[in-house]
Amino acid sequence: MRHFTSIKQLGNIKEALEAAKYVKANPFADKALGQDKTALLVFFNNSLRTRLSTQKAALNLGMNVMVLDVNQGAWKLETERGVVMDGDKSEHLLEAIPVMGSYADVIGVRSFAQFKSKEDDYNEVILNQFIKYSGKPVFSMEAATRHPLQTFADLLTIEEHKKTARPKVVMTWAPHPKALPQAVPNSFAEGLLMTDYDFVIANPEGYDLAPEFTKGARITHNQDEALEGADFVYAKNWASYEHYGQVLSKDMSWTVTTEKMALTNNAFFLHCLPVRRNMIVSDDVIESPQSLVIPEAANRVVSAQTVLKMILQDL
Ligand code: AN0
Ligand code: CP
Repeated sequence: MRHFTSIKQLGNIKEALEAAKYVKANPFADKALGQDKTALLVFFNNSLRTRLSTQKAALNLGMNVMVLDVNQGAWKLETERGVVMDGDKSEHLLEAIPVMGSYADVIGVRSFAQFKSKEDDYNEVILNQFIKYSGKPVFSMEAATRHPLQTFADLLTIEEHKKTARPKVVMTWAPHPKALPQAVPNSFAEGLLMTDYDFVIANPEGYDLAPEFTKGARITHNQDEALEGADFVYAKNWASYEHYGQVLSKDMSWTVTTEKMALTNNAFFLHCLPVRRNMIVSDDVIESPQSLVIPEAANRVVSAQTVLKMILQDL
């Protein structure tokens, strides 16, 4: 049984990208693979792209799909063991998960970092309970520390647009009003470090990501210096890891503007979306011909379908 919680589980990234290109060119070639198989997509958090693209991917593979929004219409779930359940939570995850497992052949889970406990978030407590108690293959649709389907789509988008074998890819922090998880940047760093691209991370002081995800990457606190000669600019906000979950800065001088893009090698702009305009990126940049945010989002169908196909082949 094959789970998918990290881009590293794809093994050889070049082969995985070739598999993705095949799926993109032949979206209905594996329609028989998913026949009479049911995917259950469980959302603890909001989603537009993941919700739609993963459903589309499953449908392309001939699967049936069920979607559960845990916080809208399902019973409120207790996640801690040993709690006297006399509050507003009617059901425990320890019953809910095997029940869900009994209805599905494959389970996707979206469960963001909650910023209550760094240890619980970084131990992926919710996702791992699905793996332990559902009895079914589980794939991440963004968990506390990683968003591998996003990373896979990001890598495919870079692969499709790169003009040199070893492009310079800069992931830059950018300001945002709320505390956002580190899952997307952690996962992007993990994925980029599987390639031989020139990878640089730029973030303000206090925003260094967990070393387990960035070991081997160049990290700078000077955004302008990082952007120099970049072929791809990947913008993302995240809350502090060191001062866990805190917003230490809303420094608008980190917003990706036309002036910032002028420092690059006519770079392409990437963002996983949803994005706050004129916080993360200016209207001009996201609307420019160099912006790849729409093809990047479209590639989420391809990444999900490639991963679901692998899981189905291993059932
Ligand atoms: C989420 C995040 O930053 O992790 C999801 C991104 C795909 N973004 C927001 O909550 C705005
Ligand atoms: N990029 C992404 O995962 O978007 P959603 O949060 O809308 O699913």
